[in-house]
Amino acid sequence: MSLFDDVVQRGTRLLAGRTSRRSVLGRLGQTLGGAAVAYPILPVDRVARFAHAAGDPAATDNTACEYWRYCAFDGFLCTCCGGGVAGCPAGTTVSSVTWVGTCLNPIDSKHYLISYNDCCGKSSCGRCACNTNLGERPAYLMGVHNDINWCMAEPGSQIYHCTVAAVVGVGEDSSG
Ligand code: ABN
Repeated sequence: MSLFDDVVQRGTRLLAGRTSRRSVLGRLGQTLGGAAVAYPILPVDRVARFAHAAGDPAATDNTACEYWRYCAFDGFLCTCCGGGVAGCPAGTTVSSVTWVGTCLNPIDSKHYLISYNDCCGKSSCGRCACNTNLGERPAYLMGVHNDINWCMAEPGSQIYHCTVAAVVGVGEDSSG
């Protein structure tokens, strides 16, 4: 037997005499646990993190004032008036002048730029009145002013019916 084989064999026997299967498994567990704390950025399925949002109207119900896109809303929700969250009801036209808000989406924890457009040309819908107003400012900042009938800018259809909320941009992720 070569010297190398002899040394390795002695070392292995010595190690086997000093360690048990339990201690090896214990150390392996400690190492893996430590690695999980030190490297939380490893690719893992994070869907469970958002599971709480599933039953939350802020995440799922676009006919509720709490729905995340409506954070700077003022008016009647078009989703209660035969339209969509971003589409005017049949028989109305979308205003070309809008106001904007920045709202946090609870599903992905990102901020989105929302354009609120009044839908024009039919009498007031009257359902689902919401007034959330996050970041809203008086008329000296018209781009973030919502307490006004923006249909007034629409020739031939100045009557206000309801308001939609369209995503027009997403905030930068500053976490790196
Ligand atoms: N921008 C919504 C709205 C319309 C009419 C009156 C007040 C607010």
